Amino acid sequence: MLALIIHHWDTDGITTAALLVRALELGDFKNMTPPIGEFRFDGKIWAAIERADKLYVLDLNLPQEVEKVPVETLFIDHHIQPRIKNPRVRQVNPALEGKHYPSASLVVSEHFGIFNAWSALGAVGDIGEKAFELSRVEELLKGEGLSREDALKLVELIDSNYIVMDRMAVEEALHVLLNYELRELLEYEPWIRRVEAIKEAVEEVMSSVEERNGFAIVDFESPFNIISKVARKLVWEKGYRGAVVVNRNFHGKAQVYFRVSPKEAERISVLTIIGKLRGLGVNAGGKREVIGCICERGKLDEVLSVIDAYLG
Ligand SMILES: [Mn+2]
Repeated sequence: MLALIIHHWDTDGITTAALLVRALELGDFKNMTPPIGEFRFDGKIWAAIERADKLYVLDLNLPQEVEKVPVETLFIDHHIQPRIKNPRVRQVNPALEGKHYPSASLVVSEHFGIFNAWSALGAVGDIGEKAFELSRVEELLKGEGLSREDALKLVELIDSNYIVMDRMAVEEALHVLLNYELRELLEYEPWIRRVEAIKEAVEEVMSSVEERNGFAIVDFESPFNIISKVARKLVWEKGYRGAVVVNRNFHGKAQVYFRVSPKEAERISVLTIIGKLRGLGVNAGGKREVIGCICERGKLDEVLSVIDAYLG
């Protein structure tokens, strides 16, 4: 009987998996995460599914993949998604009833009636400090002697594994969580080293920012997925009207991130820009104040000239 768990690469996905393992007392299981940053099952995952007797898909908004699984599956999530028609799949998602949950960790906790600090960490991972407004989150952390700062630090440590794009480290993180107390993990060396490497990379990028018309422009090369972190720092902490952050070589592709301040978002239509970028045939998406785009390096100049026109 092989149980296979496929989970999101972030803190919510990993804590949700840990809660499931404890709830079902799974002794023998295998866990995997999709290729980081790609919302799909790759060949490696499909091959593992072939061998599995029971599948668990956690905190992954991949209804199109779950529809195709040939094995009995429990699909636990909190993202808005369609009802699964595949009869082998049991879908547990309060969003289907219009209920909003801040994290999959709280969904799995409620489903199995198992609540601990992992349940709280998943929420802190997904919605940040807003999670502390939930009394349950506060209580669960307190119950294990963890402060808000500890919780934020733990999320930073756990998330460092995917920010450095290390898929194996993400998969290993579940076992680390299962084998150590959270208090101990505040001192867990491999994760601390990753957080430090990320900090160094971000600081180096921050030291080469140029300014134009109140907008920050920065251009670098890094294998780490740090563009959104850098853009947030520039707009939220440094107070720029907006930030154009370019990673010219992210695993062979170019990554562009454009964040504007809430005030500028009234003037600059992010959705229009996304439309124009898609018109270039590149992968672009975003929300009111942010645009993320990944493209072939040869397309970068075209992408930047679209954004350039909005900087005045
Ligand atoms: Mn989540």
